[in-house]
Amino acid sequence: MPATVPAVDFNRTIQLSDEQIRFYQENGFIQILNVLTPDEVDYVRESIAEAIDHLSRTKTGKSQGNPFYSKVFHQEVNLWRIHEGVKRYTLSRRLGELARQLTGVAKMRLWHDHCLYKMPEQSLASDWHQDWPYWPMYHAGAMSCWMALDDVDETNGCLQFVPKSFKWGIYPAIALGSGKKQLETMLNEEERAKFKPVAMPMPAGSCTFHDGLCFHYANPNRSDKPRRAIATIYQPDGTEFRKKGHICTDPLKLNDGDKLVDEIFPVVAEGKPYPTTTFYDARERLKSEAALNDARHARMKAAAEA
Ligand SMILES: O=C(O)CCC(=O)C(=O)O
Repeated sequence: MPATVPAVDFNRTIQLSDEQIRFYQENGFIQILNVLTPDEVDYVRESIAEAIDHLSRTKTGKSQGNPFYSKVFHQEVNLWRIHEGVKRYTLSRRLGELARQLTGVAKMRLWHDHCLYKMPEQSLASDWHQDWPYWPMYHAGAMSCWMALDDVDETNGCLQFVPKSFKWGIYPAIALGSGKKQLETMLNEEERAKFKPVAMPMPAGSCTFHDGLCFHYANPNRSDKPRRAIATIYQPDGTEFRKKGHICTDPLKLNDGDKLVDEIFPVVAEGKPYPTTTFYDARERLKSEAALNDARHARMKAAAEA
């Protein structure tokens, strides 16, 4: 635990307004300012620094194998499993309850956390992408809280979102860190016309939440300091496993269709469900959009060859 900052209590909850929940459920993202106090921001930064230091002495970080990827960000997954201070933050009711209210479900579980430190110098953009296609899930609704641990704006890589894009479909997963603008090449004329991103500058301790199907992006970090952020990702209870490789599920013996209820996916918030929700079984959608994705792949290939 960080010794240099006072003890903090991340379990104080925040009640969102109906308007905020409606905004999230219509647009697929939302910004919430000052969710953490300055002491809490210090606590999280120091906890992550200790966790990364521990990892650097014990293993090779995931990003170190791919020179492009490491210029997108320094990423470490599931720091809550190795550091008590990060665990307090990641499993906190404050964040879990915000995620639950926005999604409208009765019970929210953790999917995983990861720090996303975009380092200065030779920094690359976090290309436009959806998160959900990377995740081994049959249900939509899983979503991320992206907490700024530094003040962020377009210069150092604040997040940007395309409103309502989470309703456009399930696109093929793009190779983040390949240095290619893959998602853009997959869009058709109509989607291009609707592609109107909004940037989310905000002070440290503020966050955005985005649905796993919402298109998002961040500029390269053009400042001279790291841009530090931690994302905690949540999945509604009942989310089922879609068999494919993922760092979090590879070590588990899961069968296709199993619920993601292992002890590494603990319940972080529970309460009365809301009348509307972003949680649904996406099996039908995956099937019906398979042909569309063939066309998207073809456009991506044509653009790469042009
Ligand atoms: O931190 C970034 O630059 C990108 C973050 C992101 O893609 C995410 O949190 O899903």
